[in-house]
Amino acid sequence: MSRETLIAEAIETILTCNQDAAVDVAKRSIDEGVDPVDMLSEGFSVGIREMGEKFGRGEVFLPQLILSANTMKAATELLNEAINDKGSVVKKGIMVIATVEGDVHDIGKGIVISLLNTQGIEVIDMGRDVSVEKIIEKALEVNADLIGTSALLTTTMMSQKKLEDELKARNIRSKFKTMIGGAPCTQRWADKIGADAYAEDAAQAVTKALELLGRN
Ligand code: B12
Repeated sequence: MSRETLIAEAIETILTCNQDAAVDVAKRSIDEGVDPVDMLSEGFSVGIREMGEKFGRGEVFLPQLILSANTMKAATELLNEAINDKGSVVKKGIMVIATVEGDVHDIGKGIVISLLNTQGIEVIDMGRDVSVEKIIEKALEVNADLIGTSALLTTTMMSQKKLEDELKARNIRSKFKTMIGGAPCTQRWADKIGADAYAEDAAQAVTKALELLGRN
């Protein structure tokens, strides 16, 4: 089966909230040797964003969005494992990552983590709905090089600014490099709040993280 057909099927499984079919197409793509990153970025992610647009236009409702998010999660777990199998062993740095307080969106963060792992960046995932205080505590505890925050809501993006402000207030801003991501974030937002980097997708997150670690 061609790569294009598998990618088109992946999009369709998200739009139809068909979890069994999503897992099946993810497995087949792995068997066929299609790059799992492509399956995620050109396939499943395209489907979930389209669902988000339909939700925004009132064409689908929250229960359907939840169903397609669950479908996406099931496929993502499999593909993330396949990405991790390609992991490198040389450790280049430690990153603490979290979805900010009040925000439960974590699918994209999961993809970012898998890709960072393949590049030798040890990622400590604090999960979702995590306060700035807890993120800072963890970063200090593990002596992190990088702090990454994900925000998918325009309301929760403010926590990314809060993190910058709090690091400055505690006089520890220079201890860490900060990276931000999530659909509403932009380079402009990163510049405005003083984050060290913004990445629009997982591949760019890897490039920027390596740059910040001085590895590129
Ligand atoms: C799936 C989804 C959900 C799922 C989340 C499931 C989960 N476990 O994640 C569920 C159904 C639970 C959900 C709930 C809600 N959602 Co929602 N959701 C989405 C949807 C459709 C897709 C998000 C997603 O997974 N995208 C796919 C991934 C791969 O992309 P990504 O997240 O952008 O991640 C990539 C990059 O951004 C980047 N990245 C991400 N994080 C990071 C971090 C770092 C450090 C870096 C460097 C890079 C990076 O790399 C990733 C991989 O390439 C979006 C639509 C959209 N366009 O984003 C709406 C959306 C974000 N949701 C929205 C809303 C309104 C809600 C609810 C408030 C709905 C409600 N009425 O209850 C709740 C909020 C709950 C909460 N408190 O958080 C709105 C937000 C609008 C706004 N202006 O703020 C959106 C935009 C939909 C819309 N068009 O209205 N949602």
